[in-house]
Amino acid sequence: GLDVHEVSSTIRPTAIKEQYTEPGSDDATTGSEWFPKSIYDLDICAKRVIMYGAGLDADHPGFKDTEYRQRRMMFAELALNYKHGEPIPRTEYTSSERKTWGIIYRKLRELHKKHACKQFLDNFELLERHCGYSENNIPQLEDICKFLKAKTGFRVRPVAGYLSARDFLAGLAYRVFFCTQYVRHHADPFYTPEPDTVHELMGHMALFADPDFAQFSQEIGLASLGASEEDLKKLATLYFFSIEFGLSSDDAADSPVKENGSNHERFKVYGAGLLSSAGELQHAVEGSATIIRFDPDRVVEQECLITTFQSAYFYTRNFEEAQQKLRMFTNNMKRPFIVRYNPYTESVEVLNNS
Ligand code: NLE
Ligand code: FE2
Repeated sequence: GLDVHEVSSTIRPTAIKEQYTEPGSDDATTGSEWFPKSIYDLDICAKRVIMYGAGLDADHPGFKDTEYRQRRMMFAELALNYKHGEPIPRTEYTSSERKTWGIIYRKLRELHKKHACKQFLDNFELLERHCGYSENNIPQLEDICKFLKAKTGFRVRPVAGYLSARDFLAGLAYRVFFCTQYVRHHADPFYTPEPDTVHELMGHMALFADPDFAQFSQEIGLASLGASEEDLKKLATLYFFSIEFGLSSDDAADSPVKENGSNHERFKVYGAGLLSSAGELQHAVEGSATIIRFDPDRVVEQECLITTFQSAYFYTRNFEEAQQKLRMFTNNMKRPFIVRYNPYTESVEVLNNS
C-alpha cells in the first residue's frame, strides 16, 4: 500500500512546498518557525511531548508510584506510535482506573447539571447515547473521533502528555484535538495538574460537537500557525481562559467584575478544565472566585496557573461574543504571510503578504 505519511511532505501544492522547511530549522524567507502545513504533519507535533511537564514532577500525585509510572509508559508508547488516519487503538482499562472514572463521573454529572452551559449538556447526552459514556465505562477515543468527525469535522488523536503550546494549538487549526488516553492517579480524583483522559472526555469532548465552538477553536489554531513567540503566548493564554476555563453569562450588562460570590449562579461554565475538575468547578462557581469580563487585552495579562486553581476566570455572553473579540484581537497580529485553510485537502496554503 501507499504510505501516505511518506508522500505527504513531497506532494504538496507549489505554494506550500516553497514554504516548507524541515521542523527545527527556521525558515529563512519568512523568519518564522516551522509549522505543520498539512494534517499529516501533526504526526511531527504529536511526538514532541514535554513528559510530565517540567516543574510538575515533584507534586504530581503519581510521581512516586512505580506501577502508575509504568502504566503511563505504555500509554506514551501507544500515542507516540500513532499516525494520522489510523484507527485509534482501543484500551482495556484496569479496575482501579474504572473505579476512579466512576467516582468522578457521578460527582461531575451532578455538578454539570447545575453549572454547565446548554450546548455542553445537550452534546453530553449525545456522547452518552452514541459513544459509550457512562459511570461504568471509560469511552474509547476511536468512537468519539468518529462521532465528532460526523458532527463538526473535529477529530481526536492520542498524545502522551503535555505538548508545547505551539504544537498543541497547531492541531486545532486542522480541527484536531490532541487527547491523552491515560487516567489520572487515583489519589486525587477531583483535581489533577495535568490533562488526563478524564479531563479530555468529561471536559472537552462535548463542545467539539458544537459547530460554533468548533469554529472558535479552529480560529485560535489558525492564528497560531507561524505566530511570533510573543503572539503565541497571547493566543495560548486566550485559549486557556476560554476553552479551558471560560464561563458565560446571558446577563452580561452589569458591572464588569463579580467578586465575593455575589450571584455566581448566573454563570454557566464551558471551560473544560472546570468541567473535568469537581474541586475547581465548585471553587469557581460556588465559592468566591473573581470573575471578569473576557476582554482579550486584559486576558493576555493574566497568568495561567497549571498546578493550582486559577486566581481569576473570564466570561463572555456566549461563544459568538468570544469569537468576535478573538477575531478583532488576532486581526491586529502581524505575520509576514497569510494562512488559508483548505478543508478539501486538510492543508494550509501559505501566501506571501509583502
Ligand atoms: N485540573 C483539571 C482536572 O483536574 O480535570 C485538568 C486540567 C488540564 C489543563
Ligand atoms: Fe484541556
